[in-house]
Amino acid sequence: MHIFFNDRHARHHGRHEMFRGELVPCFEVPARADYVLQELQARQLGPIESAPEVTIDVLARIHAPRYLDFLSTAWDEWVALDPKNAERDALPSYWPIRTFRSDVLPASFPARMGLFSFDAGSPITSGTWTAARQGAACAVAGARHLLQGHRSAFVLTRPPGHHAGADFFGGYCFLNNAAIAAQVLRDGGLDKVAVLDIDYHHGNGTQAIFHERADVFFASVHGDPHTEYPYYLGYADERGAGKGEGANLNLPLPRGTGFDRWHEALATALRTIADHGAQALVVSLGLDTFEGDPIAGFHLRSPDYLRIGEDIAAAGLPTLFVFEGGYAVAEVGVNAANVLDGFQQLAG
Ligand code: Q9C
Ligand code: ZN
Repeated sequence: MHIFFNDRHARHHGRHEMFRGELVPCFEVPARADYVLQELQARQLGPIESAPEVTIDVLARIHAPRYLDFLSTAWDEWVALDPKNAERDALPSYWPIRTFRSDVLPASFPARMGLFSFDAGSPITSGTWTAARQGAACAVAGARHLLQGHRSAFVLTRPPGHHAGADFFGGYCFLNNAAIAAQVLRDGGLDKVAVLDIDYHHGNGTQAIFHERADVFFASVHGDPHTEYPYYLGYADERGAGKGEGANLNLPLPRGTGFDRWHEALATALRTIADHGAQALVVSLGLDTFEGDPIAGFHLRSPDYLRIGEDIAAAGLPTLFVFEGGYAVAEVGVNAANVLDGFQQLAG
């Protein structure tokens, strides 16, 4: 299986996120991708390649131009506020919720930070734009690889993407790699594409991007947003809207769910994707469903990830895996590689 590795991922290196009134060390750290890379190399999965850079117009198929402008200059603007900011991560402090205006683009950089974000847990650092853009380039390369007729590929990148919307960042995500890949598949001539999101957290960004579209089906198995991040989206009654009515499936499960029940939900999601007639599958592959994850609440074990790979392979679709969450850093490599191994064993 071809692996498109973001060789610039470590340029994004947040130090702190705001959590319960204090700045705590980031969970989303460069070592995550390094552990996965190491495990793939140890199992001789690959070839492992980098990707050619991506042009803004490909990103702009999914993201708003004013958001891309903001992201590309954010770090320089942050440092321009105060040279000492070069030593600090950029985090937002103000948000335009309800009754405020979001059509006006404030000149103030901190005001724009809030306009384009939904939490204070996703720091922007000196290389965030470089890392995110190169990650998106890997997603584009992976999608093009499928368009050339290959059965599968893995996009090994960070920062992750599924919480990022058309014009906002959050949940450690800046560019929505899975959505960008799905759009490349559509633009490459496939009429129907599905995104299957198996990260512990609901992929609010991906859902929002495709909510009114029938051509990209979104299915997600995740922690119940009544108690789990991102809280404000991911409920079972969200089924798509307008032309996209019926093209969204949320399967929230309670904190504490183990593999048997989780696995039934995966089967439901895969069945629905097949019924929808998808011609290719993008998997938002979060490994934070693992029992040892420090910020999540399901109880999957390492061997379960082999089964997951097999089940996804059994769907019989060209499949692009895109790395999302997973914060049990030492185990994330084994768990990710297990999914790919299970897939390959069944898909051949
Ligand atoms: N201090 C992804 O898995 N907050 N994002 C958790 C922990 C945000 C997760 C609180 C979790 C975002 C891609
Ligand atoms: Zn997650």
